[in-house]
Amino acid sequence: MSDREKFKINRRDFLKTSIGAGLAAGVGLSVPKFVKAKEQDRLPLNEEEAKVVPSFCGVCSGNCAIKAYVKNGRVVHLKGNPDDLAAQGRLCVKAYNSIETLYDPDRLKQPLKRTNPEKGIGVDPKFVEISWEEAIETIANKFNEIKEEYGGHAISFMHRSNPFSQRLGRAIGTPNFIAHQSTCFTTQEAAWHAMVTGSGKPWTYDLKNSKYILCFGTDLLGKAKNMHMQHVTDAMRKGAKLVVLDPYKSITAGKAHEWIPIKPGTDLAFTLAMIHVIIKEELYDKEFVEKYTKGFEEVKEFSKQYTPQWAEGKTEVPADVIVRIAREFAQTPPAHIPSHKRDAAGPNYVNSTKLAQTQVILNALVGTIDRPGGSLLPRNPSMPGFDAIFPPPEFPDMVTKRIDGWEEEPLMHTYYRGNMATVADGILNEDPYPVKAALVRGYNTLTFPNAKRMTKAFAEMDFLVTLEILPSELAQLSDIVLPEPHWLEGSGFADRAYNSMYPQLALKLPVHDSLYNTKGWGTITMEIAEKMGLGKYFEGVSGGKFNDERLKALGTSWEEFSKSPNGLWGDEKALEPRETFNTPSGKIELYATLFEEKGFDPLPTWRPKLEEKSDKYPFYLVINRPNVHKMHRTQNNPIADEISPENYAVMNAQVAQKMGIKDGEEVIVESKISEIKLKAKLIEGIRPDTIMIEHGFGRWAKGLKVAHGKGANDGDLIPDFSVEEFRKLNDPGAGACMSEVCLNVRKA
Ligand SMILES: Nc1nc2c(c(=O)[nH]1)N[C@H]1C(S)=C(S)[C@@H](COP(=O)(O)OP(=O)(O)OC[C@H]3O[C@@H](n4cnc5c(=O)[nH]c(N)nc54)[C@H](O)[C@@H]3O)O[C@H]1N2
Ligand SMILES: Nc1nc2c(c(=O)[nH]1)N[C@H]1C(S)=C(S)[C@@H](COP(=O)(O)OP(=O)(O)OC[C@H]3O[C@@H](n4cnc5c(=O)[nH]c(N)nc54)[C@H](O)[C@@H]3O)O[C@H]1N2
Ligand code: SF4
Ligand SMILES: [Mo]
Repeated sequence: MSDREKFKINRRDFLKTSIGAGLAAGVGLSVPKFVKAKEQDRLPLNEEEAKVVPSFCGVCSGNCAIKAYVKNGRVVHLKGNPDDLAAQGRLCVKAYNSIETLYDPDRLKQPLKRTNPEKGIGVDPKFVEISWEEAIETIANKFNEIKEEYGGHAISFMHRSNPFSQRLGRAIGTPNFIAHQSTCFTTQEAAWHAMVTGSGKPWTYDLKNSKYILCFGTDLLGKAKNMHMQHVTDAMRKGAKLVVLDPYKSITAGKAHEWIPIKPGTDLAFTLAMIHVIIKEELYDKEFVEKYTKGFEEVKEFSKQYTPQWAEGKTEVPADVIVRIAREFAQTPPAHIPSHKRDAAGPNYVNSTKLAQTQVILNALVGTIDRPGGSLLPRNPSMPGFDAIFPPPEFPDMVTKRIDGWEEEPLMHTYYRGNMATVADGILNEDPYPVKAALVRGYNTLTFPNAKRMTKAFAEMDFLVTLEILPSELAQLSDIVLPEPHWLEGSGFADRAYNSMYPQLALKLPVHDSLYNTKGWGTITMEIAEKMGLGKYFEGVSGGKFNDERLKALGTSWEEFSKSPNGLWGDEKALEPRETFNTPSGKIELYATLFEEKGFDPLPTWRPKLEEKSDKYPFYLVINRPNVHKMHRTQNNPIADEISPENYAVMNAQVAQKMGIKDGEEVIVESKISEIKLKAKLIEGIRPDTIMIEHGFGRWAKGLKVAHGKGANDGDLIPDFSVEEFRKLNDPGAGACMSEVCLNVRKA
């Protein structure tokens, strides 16, 4: 049996794995009884019994390749594509339960127009169904009115990067494109940009070849990110040691050889002391450091002050443990510190970018940057961009100041990102100018830090357009809601960045005909442009041509690729380790000269947490995600809901007992900005001073019949910032500081 076959797991086993892992982490989950019953209808299935359509999973950016089984016009089963080099023919639970979202009766079916001018939480928008013609015309007229009266910058675009929509925004003349990454991974991005890549962080880890995996929160097993999980489990089967620092016993911590419950927001002290030990004891990879890095002498001098004894005071981890981990890490090659997104080096703390800097330094000291067992830099095929394929006419002049202050970010402003932590303040104070309208796609109002304040900002806008597949909270605040197809109804291809040494392209063909009167994002954008009188910006443009031209640059075409027998393009190649890096010196810059040039500290100097616990707020907040859910995408999914229906205030059992709080009892969790009500979940696996809350719940939109009214939104507790306050954080990674907040808990 090949390795691939040996480790292949079917859907039922996978669900069991996910549930088992949840229990191991101390979060009690009920076993979904009806999943088994439903499987009777779906399985066994082979390629003769059903039509097989290639697709890739659209739940997260992993885009794992799929074979979709269609029987009598219904999608009956999704399987991992066995030829997929990234996901190795396996899918995670979030992909499997997507069929239930495709057929969700609550899905948006037709464009909607608000008839109730009053807006707010719980206010009925009194939607009426309208035609696409009326919807597009209403949007175009209103956008033109606002543009005339207040300027193009009064219209904001909130969505992930998309060339069609960005062109419409530039044609309207707005600099206000707001995306979410400063809540997700800009801190790691900044450190890797300055020190290694000149552009972004690596997403591919060769962890299956690691011998020692050290995670600062990185929950590679718990997030069910398919490829990460496979890499870590493969490595562990081959004898690798897994060590996890996390204030909460996450799923990965629960499976680790060693779990270290570090004080939240202090990991930088731990890594600084590791650097101290490794350099002092000369345990580093001298050849790699000599040949591929610059700034070692500066780091050596700088690290002398950060002794393990000093770090013990900050982290509450004994000095001898720090010393032992440092030695193990340096003496068990190849060793690596992976950092995905919202772990300790993600945008949770004021020191997160600095922690990411130390992680680059440590990985360089043990020689696992773009080397087997470490993080691998992107090797994606290069394809022409939208502007190269469809050169645009000249765009109008526009103001450069933005509503979120992103243009002031010395390094990060070069990325299509934006600041979700400052946008509410800008809109509500009309600073530097009024923003009257927004077009939002694939974001919810519950996504923003201080979500209630952002909800107010959305409610006060003159005109809000939302592109959605479900009647979300943001849809409830909108003037026009436009329904998009579910990803199983769409087509296209993905150039996957995650976890494949040489990314294969994956093909997506419509698995199901359009169930409802929906339109895709590109089409919607071009129709709005046409009606606004901006049609010249899209002359000759089409989604089909865009795909075709990009594929032609790689030596294939849409015509050819769409007939591909396995829906994949590209082969595995041997790793050719990089000899130079994209920094000013061409070396890995341990001393970040780019940060220095931009006015930041080039070395990861320790500074205190923004907020320390106090008598009034005696707990720290850490955030997690349930492995069966993808934030706001899956709460209305009946399978995911049965396994994980709500979130809890997860707290230390002994502390709760002392406070007279029982398991399952309702508590009020309060921060300096607001409070939420949750049931308490008492576990042993969490620090006494920490509360863990899962993100994605607290859905107040009544149209979500499964999800409505369950749990609460952690984002109601998280403070937002003014642009001025944010600049004072002086963070090259512009992280939103999602966990720099302390909490109080009392009985409800
Ligand atoms: N199933 C599932 N998978 C997902 C998602 C999902 O919604 N569901 N979302 C995707 C997305 S968008 C993202 S960004 C990623 C996020 O995935 P990860 O990057 O793994 O981040 P989190 O889920 O927030 O988990 C981070 C862990 O860090 C711990 N932590 C918090 N503060 C500290 C600290 O100060 N020190 C240390 N050492 N640990 C700390 C938390 O307790 C938590 O266990 O997951 C992706 N994958
Ligand atoms: N409080 C708090 N806030 C957070 C986080 C946290 O942990 N806590 N995490 C942050 C992170 S890491 C991230 S990545 C962001 C993610 O923030 P979001 O992107 O807002 O989260 P999602 O839940 O993935 O998706 C949002 C919406 O997209 C809709 N959707 C799904 N498919 C489609 C589609 O095909 N078309 C359209 N138009 N809409 C679709 C879903 O129905 C859902 O309502 O949130 C950030 N905000
Ligand atoms: S990791 Fe899971 S949710 Fe993400 S694309 Fe792959 S199967 Fe889908
Ligand atoms: Mo994220």
